[in-house]
Amino acid sequence: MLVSIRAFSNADVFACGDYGYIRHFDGSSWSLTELETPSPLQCIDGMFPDDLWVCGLGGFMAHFNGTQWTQVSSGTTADISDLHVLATDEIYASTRQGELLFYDGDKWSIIYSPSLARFNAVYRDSESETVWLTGDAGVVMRLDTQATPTPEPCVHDGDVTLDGVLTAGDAQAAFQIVLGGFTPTVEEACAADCNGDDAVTAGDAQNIFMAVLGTAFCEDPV
Ligand SMILES: [Ca+2]
Ligand SMILES: [Ca+2]
Repeated sequence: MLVSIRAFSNADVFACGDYGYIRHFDGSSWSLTELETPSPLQCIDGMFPDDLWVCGLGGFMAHFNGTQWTQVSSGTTADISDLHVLATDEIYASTRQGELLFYDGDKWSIIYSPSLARFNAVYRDSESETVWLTGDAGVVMRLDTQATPTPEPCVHDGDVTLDGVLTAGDAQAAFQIVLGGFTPTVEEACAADCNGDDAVTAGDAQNIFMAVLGTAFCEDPV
């Protein structure tokens, strides 16, 4: 059984389905690739024939680079029901456990898990930046992606100047934050909070200085 299809031209068509089967039509005949997964594939989508994604049950996700398929961590074990690729670094997926997954070009993560809804399909409208989800029992959800930005992770590495290296200047910058000498951005404050306790104190500044000397470390070393 084939359940999903993506065509790039009359001579370049991909379809997927049971047993990890992916079929490709080159204009004259169909060839078969079998991915190593016990789970039936559920969806296939991509920007280009050499940048394709398939999803499946049990959180299965794989990417095709034009030569080979590689399994990629989806960040969930739920059954993935649908994919919508807007750009190579902007992809949405829905799951049967009511999760919305997002791929930022680097990794997949769960950005929304509103309820016990079981989602069957996802569509992201690029004009309005709205994500539509449909599910069992007539569920339709509308999500404004602008309203729920993915939070940046807080990195407690002491690199307050955000230049990728730890120097005495970082310790000095942390002291300035403690003294009220400047108001840090969230990213700078995260970096200055060397011990990761959600507060920037003189102890953090001192720890950053000791980290420069190599006698202490921040929670996330540079
Ligand atoms: Ca620095
Ligand atoms: Ca701290």
